[in-house]
Amino acid sequence: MSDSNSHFPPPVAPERGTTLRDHVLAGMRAAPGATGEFTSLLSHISLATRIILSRVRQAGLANMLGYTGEINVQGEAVQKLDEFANSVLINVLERSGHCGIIGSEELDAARTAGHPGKYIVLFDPLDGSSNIDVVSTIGTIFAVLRRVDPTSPPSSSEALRPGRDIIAAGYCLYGPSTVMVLTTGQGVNIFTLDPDVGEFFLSQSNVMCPPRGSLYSCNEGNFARWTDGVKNWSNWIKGEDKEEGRPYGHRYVGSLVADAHRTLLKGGIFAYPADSKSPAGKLRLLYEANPMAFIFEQAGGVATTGSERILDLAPTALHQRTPLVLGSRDDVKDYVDFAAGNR
Ligand code: AHM
Repeated sequence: MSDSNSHFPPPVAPERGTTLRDHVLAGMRAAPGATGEFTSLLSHISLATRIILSRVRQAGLANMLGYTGEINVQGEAVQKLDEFANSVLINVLERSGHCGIIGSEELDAARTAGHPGKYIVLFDPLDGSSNIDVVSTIGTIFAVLRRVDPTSPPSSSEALRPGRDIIAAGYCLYGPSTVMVLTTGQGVNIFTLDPDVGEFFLSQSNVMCPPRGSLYSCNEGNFARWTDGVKNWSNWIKGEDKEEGRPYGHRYVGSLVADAHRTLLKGGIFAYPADSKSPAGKLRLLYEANPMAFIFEQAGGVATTGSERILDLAPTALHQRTPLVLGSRDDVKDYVDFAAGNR
């Protein structure tokens, strides 16, 4: 061969694209005074999700299916994978050195680090855990907030901030492929894991939730427990009206990550209203509803309790529950009108 450079390996195919780390770094370079800690924090979260994925993929083989026999703070049976995912996230985040406070669905109270880290991270380590045993889509949901005074000793009450203070949120979906949906407050981007390389690569940028969809997603088994307004909405959305595009199709996985992801991409509405059994709603405000609400608003969608903006709720407890309705702007408006008794 005449080429004098032929002994060098061929360059990495440039078309492979932008990694999650490249993407966050580019945002950091554009932010005056950035220190790299935020980029490092998000890289640690990405690492934790890849470690969780490795165990999710082997669940049946590694005898990780089923229950530990313990009951968590919410009175629910803890599954082995929940426990594993929780400890991975805590270990990785504590080692990062950037987190002053960590709040998780699987912790009794928010945990304070021994050092004054800049950030608060709140997460549901494994959302949709009832789907683990049936090999359906599950995921990790997280929100990142900046501590008001990063030099002060961290206190667990600092986790109780409204969702509008979130600076980054995302979820990682462990499905047929593994995707990380991330917003740092400048639109929503989707990264897909290349399992051979072990990296997330940007696969969809500036994702927008369509203003109206044709699917609705809720646990219809709760119908008898809903208010009249919600029952009327449910009957209306199932009713036949060709001109208005009804009936809507119904989809419900029972994993918030999966139901929200479909709603984000295809439009429509996801609703988990309050009901007579769960008068405060079922889903948790700080690490399920808030991160999803932040993502949907960043994508031009809406997230509400049915009457109030989710991101404006003032939390009083780490495991506070809330009704959650999110999705396409026009579909959520229909729901709000029915719930208020205006239709
Ligand atoms: P989990 O934290 O125990 O996984 O429960 C949260 C899940 C959500 O992912 C999902 O939207 C909802 O609970 C499903 O509830 P239901 O089974 O009542 O329909």
